[in-house]
Amino acid sequence: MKKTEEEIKKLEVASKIADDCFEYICKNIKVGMTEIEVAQMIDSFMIENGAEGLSFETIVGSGINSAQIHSTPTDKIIESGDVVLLDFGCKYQGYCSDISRTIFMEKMTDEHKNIYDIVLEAQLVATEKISESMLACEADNLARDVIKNKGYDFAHALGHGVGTEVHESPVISPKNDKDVLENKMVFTIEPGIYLENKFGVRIEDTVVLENGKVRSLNKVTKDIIIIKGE
Ligand SMILES: [Mn+2]
Repeated sequence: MKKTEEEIKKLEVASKIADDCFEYICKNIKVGMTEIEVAQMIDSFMIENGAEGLSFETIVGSGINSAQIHSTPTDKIIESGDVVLLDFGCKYQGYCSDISRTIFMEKMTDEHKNIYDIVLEAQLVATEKISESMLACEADNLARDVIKNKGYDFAHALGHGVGTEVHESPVISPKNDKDVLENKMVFTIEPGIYLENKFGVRIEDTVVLENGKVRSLNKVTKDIIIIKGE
């Protein structure tokens, strides 16, 4: 589960390609495109910018499709007012990246903002407080408690190890009271809230434990992004 310095460097490059891809998508996504078109833009950008392949099939969920934890891109047209959940990653010299961001097309409602703020707080609290020697379930609870205290929950683990496989040990889940987090482990922190038939928000970084604390390999903004119309 622990990575060497050389492995961490490759994971950093893979994460940087994903970060740059997110910025590119924010500049180029438009109302009227389909989810599949956006997924193709993501995939092409990463391949053209040094990736040798994808970590997994890119997720682009818009509108009610964002409420599914793992949606497959469809020919649904992205509309003004849609929430768009993006989850993607690439492989660089065999090592995977994995990032999720959620953006808003042209406008956002108070409910969108409320949910986004809760998920972001959970992500930031976990990033700040996860430390060496913690049990995986304790790490999960840091984020889950923030979300539960606001009256919500999420039906997946907070995170998973990342390396040559996009899903490795340790699983950062409420049930994992076996694995202890150690320096040089690389894993994701990805809380979410999914409101059935409405929308979902997930914010995910891939991080490394170093000197007892979390350092994020993804550096691209987690601030609210509202994509401007024409
Ligand atoms: Mn993930």
